[in-house]
Formats: sequence, C-alpha cells, structure tokens
Amino acid sequence: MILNRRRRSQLALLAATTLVLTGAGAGVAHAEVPPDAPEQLRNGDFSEGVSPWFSYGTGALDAADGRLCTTVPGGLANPWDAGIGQDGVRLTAGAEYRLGFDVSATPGTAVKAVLQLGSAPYTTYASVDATAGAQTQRVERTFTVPDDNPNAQLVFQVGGAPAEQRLCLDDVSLRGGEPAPPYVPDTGPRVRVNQVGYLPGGPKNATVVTEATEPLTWQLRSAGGAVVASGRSTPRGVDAASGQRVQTIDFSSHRIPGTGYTLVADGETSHPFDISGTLYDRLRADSLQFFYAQRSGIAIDGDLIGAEYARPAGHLGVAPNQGDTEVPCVPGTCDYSLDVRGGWYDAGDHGKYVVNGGIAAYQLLSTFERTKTAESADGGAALGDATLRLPERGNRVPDVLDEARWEIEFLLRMQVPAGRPLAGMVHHKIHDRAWTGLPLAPQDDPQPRELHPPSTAATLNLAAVAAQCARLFAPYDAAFAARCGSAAKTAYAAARAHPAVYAPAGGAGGGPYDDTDVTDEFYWAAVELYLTFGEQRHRDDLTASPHHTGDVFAPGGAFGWQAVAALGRLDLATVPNGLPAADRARVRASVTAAADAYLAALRAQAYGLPFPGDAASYVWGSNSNVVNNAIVLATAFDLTRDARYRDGAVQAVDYLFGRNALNMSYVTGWGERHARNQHSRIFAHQLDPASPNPPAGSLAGGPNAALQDPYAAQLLKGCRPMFCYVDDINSYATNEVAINWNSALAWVASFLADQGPADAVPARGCSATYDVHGSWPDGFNTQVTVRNTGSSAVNGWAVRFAFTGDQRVTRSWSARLDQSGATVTARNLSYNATIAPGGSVTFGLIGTAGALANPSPDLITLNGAPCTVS
Ligand code: 9MR
Ligand code: 9MR
Repeated sequence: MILNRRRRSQLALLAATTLVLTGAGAGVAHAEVPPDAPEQLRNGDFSEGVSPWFSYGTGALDAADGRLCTTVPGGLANPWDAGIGQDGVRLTAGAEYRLGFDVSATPGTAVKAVLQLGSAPYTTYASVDATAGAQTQRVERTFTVPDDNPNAQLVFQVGGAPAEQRLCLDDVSLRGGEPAPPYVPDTGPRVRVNQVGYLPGGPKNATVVTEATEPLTWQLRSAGGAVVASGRSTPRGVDAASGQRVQTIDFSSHRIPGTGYTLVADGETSHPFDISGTLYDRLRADSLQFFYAQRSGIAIDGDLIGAEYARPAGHLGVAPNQGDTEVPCVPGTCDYSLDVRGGWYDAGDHGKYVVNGGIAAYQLLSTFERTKTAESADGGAALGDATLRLPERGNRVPDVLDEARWEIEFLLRMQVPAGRPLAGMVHHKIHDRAWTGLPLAPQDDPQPRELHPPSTAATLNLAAVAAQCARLFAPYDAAFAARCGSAAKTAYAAARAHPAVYAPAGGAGGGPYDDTDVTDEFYWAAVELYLTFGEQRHRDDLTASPHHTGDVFAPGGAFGWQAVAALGRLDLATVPNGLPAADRARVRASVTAAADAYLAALRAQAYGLPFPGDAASYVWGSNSNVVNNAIVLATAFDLTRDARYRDGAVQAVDYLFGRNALNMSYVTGWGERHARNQHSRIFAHQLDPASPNPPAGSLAGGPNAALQDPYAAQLLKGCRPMFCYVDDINSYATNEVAINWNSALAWVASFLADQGPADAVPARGCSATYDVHGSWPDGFNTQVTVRNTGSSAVNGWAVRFAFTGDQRVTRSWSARLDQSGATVTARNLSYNATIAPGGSVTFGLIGTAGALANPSPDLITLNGAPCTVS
C-alpha cells in the first residue's frame, strides 16, 4: 500500500520501540542493512494484488484495500497448520538481511515469520516471532542466514490460536544479500519455427540460433520421428534485431500435411508444428471474438464465450461504477454531459479513445469489405451471420459488421451535438480521471469518467470510419447507414472549419493518443468519403493531398492510429471507384511497390519478418506494425495474384507464432509456448487466480526497445530489440492487449484462412465486362458478359459480383439474380446453362441506385473463379 506521511512516522516510531530480537536459525542480530540493499521479495506492498503470495489453511487472500488480509480458523494444533508465503526467495549464506512487515490480527495471535526450505525437511534459515493485535504494528529484525538457497520460502505461520482471526499483512520486505541475477528468458530449443505450422503450398522457413559459421544439416521429422526431408541451412551472420548468430532453413518443398512435425538442426529439436491447409481457420474467429470480450456497456454472456469471461455490464452507472451514460467534460472544457456508453475498452485499461477505436473498427469493416473485392475471400461466407459467438448472431447481418457496429455506435456518440460549441467535431477520448490498479473488472471501476475536448484527428477519424460504415451497412440497415453517412459529412465539414485542434500529450488516467500532424487524417477521410459518395469535392481534396502521391508506407509500420495515409491508399487501390484509370493504376502500383519493399526487408531479416531490425523500429505495439506490413503484402497479392506477396504475408506471421528470438507465440492459445499474461484489468489471471487469462486469439503488444514501463525497464534493461518483451502483466509497454492490435490480427487471420493450402494461383478461365448502359437519378441498367476463355465447356454457372453501396437489383433478364447484402449472384437459366470454350453469356439487370457511389465492380467470378474484368 502507499503510506501517507502521518502513518509512515507512526510506523517509524513503532519500529524504534517495539524491536525485540528473537531471531532463530543463525539468529545473529546486526544493526545495519543499508536501506538500498536488494529487495528479495516480490509485491510485498500488495500494490499488484495477491500474486505471487500463496496461502494454505486460511480463508481466501484479499488485497482489495492495499493490504493482504485473510481469515484464519481458530483451534488449529500448530503454528504451521495455516500459512501465507512466497517462494523463490534468494538467500546467500552469511549475508545480512532485514525482514520487516506490518501485521495486525483481531482478536490477536502469535505469528511466526520463517525463512525455510519450502519442502521436507523444511530446514529453517531464520525465524522471527511477533505478536499481532488489533493495532497494526511494524516488526523488523536483522539477521544472517547459514545456507545458500536461490529458491527459499518465506512463510508466515499463523495457526494455533484458539479463536478465529482476521489477519492482515502489509509492506513485507526482505532486504539484503545479493541482487537477483540478470534476467535470462527461457527460450527453449534453438530451432525457431512457426509453432502453429505451415500451409502445404506456402513458404516454410525456420531460424536456428548457433555459433556455427558453416552450413548445418537439418532434418524434418514426422510425429513418429521419421526423417521426411533434409537439407543444409544458410549461415546469416549476426542478426541485428536479436544480436544472435543465426542460420536459416527453408523446407518449403515439403508439402505433405501432417501434425507433430519437428525440425532438427545443430542437435536441437524445434517445438512441434503442423503442415495443414486449415491452420488458421479458427484464428479468424478467435481474433474477432476478442472484441466481444472487450465490450463496454453490455453484460458479457458466458454461454457465448465461456463462463470465465462472463461479467456484468461495465460503465453503465451501477455503483460503485460511475458510468458512461452522462459523462461531463474535463472541468473547464465544456459545460455539458454526453451519453457515451458502449464501444470497446481500448486495451488493458478502461479508456475509450476515438482515434484508436476508429482504426480498430475500420480494420474490422475492412476485413469484411475485402470479401467483396478479393477473389480468395470467396464472397465472405466465412464471415457471414452466425460465424461468431455474439448476441447479434442470427440477425442476418454478417457478425463482423455487428461487432464493428458496437464500436461505431459509441464513436457516433462522441460527436459534439448540434447547437454546442464545436458542433460536429468529435471528442478525443473518455476515460477515468486517475489511473486505477490491476486487476479491476469494468463494473467495479469507481473512478469518475471524463470527456476530453474534441480534436481534429478524432473528428477526421470518425469521418473516415463513418463514411465506410455508410457504404457497408447500406444493404443491411439503411437508417443506420444514413446516420453514419451524415455524421461523416458533418465531421468532415467541422474538421475543415477547425483544422488544427490537437489533443495534448501527457495527462492522467488514460493514454494520450496525441497527434499534431493531421494531414494524413484529412487524406484518409477524403478517400473514404469519396469511395462512399463519389462526390467530386472529396476527390478534389484527396488528389490535392501530398499523401496521394507521397511515400506513405513506412518501413517500421505501414499505418497505425497516428499514421493513416496508407489506409486511404489501400482502399483506393481495392475498393472500386471513379478515379481516372491512370491514377488508379498509379495508386495500385504504389501498393505493390510498398509490398516489394517489405519483401526486401523480410529477405534481409534472418527471422523473416517484413520489418527493419533496428531498435527504433521496435516500438510500443511493434507486433501490430509487423501485422500491418503483412496486410500490405496481402493486399498486393489480392491486387496482382502474384504468389510472392502471399508468401510474404504468410511468412510474416511465422514471426508472430514463434519464429523469433524468444521462441514465443504472441497470440494467446496459439502455438506451443504463447503469451498469456498480457497487461489487462479484465484478464488478470496472473494477479488473481479467479480472473481469466486473455481469451485465445489475443495479440500481445510485442518487443519494445523503449521499455516505457518500470517493470520492463528494470528487468530488460539493455535488451536487444527482439528481446525487449516479457510475458508479465506488469509490462504494459511490451505486453498489453489492445483493440487496434487485434483488429490487425483479425484482418490478416481472415486473409490467411482464405488461402487454404496456398496452392499455386490458377490461370484465369474467364473474362467479363460490366457495362452500364444507362443511368438515371435513382437507377441504372447494366449488362454483364462473361466469356469462357478456358479449354473446356462450363455446364451450369453462377456469376458473382458485389455493389459498393446501396444499390439493389430490381429486375433481371437472361439469368436468375439473387442479392445478399451487396453481393449479387446470377445463375443460368436452362437454355443458357452451357458456355462453350470461347463462348460467352450475357445477362442484364436494372437496379435502384440510392445516394452512394455506383462504380463498376473490379471482381467478377464465374463459379467462384475470378474473371479478367475489362
Ligand atoms: O494500465 C495502463 C495501460 O493501459 C497503459 O497502456 C499504460 C500507459 O498509458 O498505463 C497503464 O497504467 C499504469 C500507469 O500508466 C501508471 N501507473 C500504473 C498503471 C497500471 O500499471
Ligand atoms: O499504442 C499506443 C502506443 O502507440 C503509444 O506509444 C503508447 C504511449 O502513448 O500508448 C499506446 O496506447 C495505449 C494507450 O495510451 C492507453 N491504452 C492502452 C494502449 C495500448 O498500450
């Protein structure tokens, strides 16, 4: 606990007057142990909750008020019949130690603090007797210990009183001896693989840490131990990011599916892995399911995601919670309150930040939007309704859109209402007035919530996401889509009127998400508005932006909450739009050029990630940057069908799943050895056994050479960039969960699952034209021709394409047309079922056009296979 000044001086007095030296064991009393002698106990002030303290024979341990309290039954025979302790205490023979603790017990009992061997024969190294009464008293003793033991136990023996006791401890400290040896992570076998596995037709690379400078022989072994492939590794010298001397192994040519493969080199056997075309199928849902677990303002249903994740709704104003239903501004910044309930908690904290919520919602929407434009996404069946475990399943809306909507509704609530100063701008964030401790369930957060002033960045972020919402929701919920569309336009106008309102750095109780360059946000918003509405003014704005032609794909992360220009570029490349053909081609070429650069980076890294190896690149959330670069590679594949880009995206995730210096998968529940103690107030199992670990599919922030939290700063000081990570809940700078990281993972997981076994990309067997023969204010007339360019006849056909927005087919001829969402499927009639080689079919439709852009689709498939569209 944090002591106030008055209590500190009382305790100092107590310490001076109540010292009675009764040391046992070596028992020699010494006057002085320097105050800065090494502390041998962990969490002695219980500021981090209960862990790593254990107990036996007592009631549950409780650290809620900053002390450790429990109930001890009366009538136990011996002192040692009930205990509270911690293991792993390092003792050095002959060294001096000072043990101190605050203790109280009601009605009162003898307490014995024992430093001992934690198992039989329970050798005692030192013991201290104290008498605990209703008043807290400080006990301090100095002694030496007779033996070395790097793993001794400190235990408070609290049994033996006739009556039941309420006993509390605080500020337990054991100073002296030697400092803990430098932290050396357990990195397991030196052969580093993707512990989840490899796609049969995909790249298969591994890295071996070795002092050898000559190529090594490697063997791929089946689960039964048989050698199924072998070869020679490639020496790569010293890897900058890890500081390790390494060699790489390429076993891509082995394509036979199986489980339990291992790779052997230099006498080391890798963790086991699979070769399978369905490796990542569940990752798509796991990574998306994270968002439901992060929801604010709704009770989390254990029947949907597991009983351990069930919890009451957070921040609806049920005491002690102050609620997000009527949140006032930070004093002095505005004079109203807003209902800003809902959305997702940002990360391990309970804050809700528009720029980060926005980019996360965008990536979920984009995961869905890709199903309309990418041939391998198969029209989105795997992302349809009832594919996730959400309360909205079965509502005929794709679940990934339902999940994104939970956040978008919150983002819309953050917009300044008409009639208020800065109307149309968007509040930057809402969070607790002061930082809270861990663990803390959302419904138990007692802090006042505060709305922070609007910013231009948040306003443009909402403009972009709401514009995207307007086009994607149009076929499912016209009213919601219209609300998104008008909020987007209002926000964009407000940002233009207030182009330089910046959120400050610093502050308490929440993250800053500060940004003083919003030129990229202006570009992104203009792009999304243009893609949705097709209006000339937005096109003029985006083409005038320096980001339309500048180099926007940074090596250390193509995009992120602070840098969003690349999002505009990616969407102009993939979402059909009316840019002049030459400009569209240039935009697309810029994406593939960026992907080429990421491929070059990947080849230069011995761990095979598309990311530079310098400390400056390993920043807070580095894993999300690796994934976002993989998204650029994946998009380049979607645009070009060039398998080198797909291979790059697939190989990039090897790094996430264990092909790295720490031999660690950063995704909970995925891989042999995976992160599970991410910083989170909700998933705080490490601190409270009653709290769950993060759900499977939660991505950790990842190595961060800047080490901005005190735990990592102390433990990992001097680390090489790829080693600057620890799977401990205290390390928020390296090991937090966050919505913008999981949204990146979800996008790439969906892409990976779509690749199946990653077989060779088939040649195209059809060509198609989509001719708008006429259009009028609220409708259009289109004729589609599909030609069989293959060498065998097509017998029975389904032609699929998707509208960009709110278009609806009302009549058709020469085919039977169905529309689901924005996706149109045309099926043959009996007379035109066969398309001979070289032959074609033509069908037509009349559609209603609403208020949104109506470009021709770029993707038309024949029986699921893409046609060349001209
Ligand atoms: O829990 C907070 C985490 O979500 C943030 O990323 C991080 C940086 O803003 O701060 C964490 O909160 C800590 C705070 O900054 C300092 N006091 C301890 C808090 C909990 O570890
Ligand atoms: O992801 C954010 C990272 O880019 C910043 O460097 C860091 C410090 O400002 O903050 C990160 O975001 C945290 C936010 O401030 C508070 N909630 C948790 C976020 C993830 O750690």
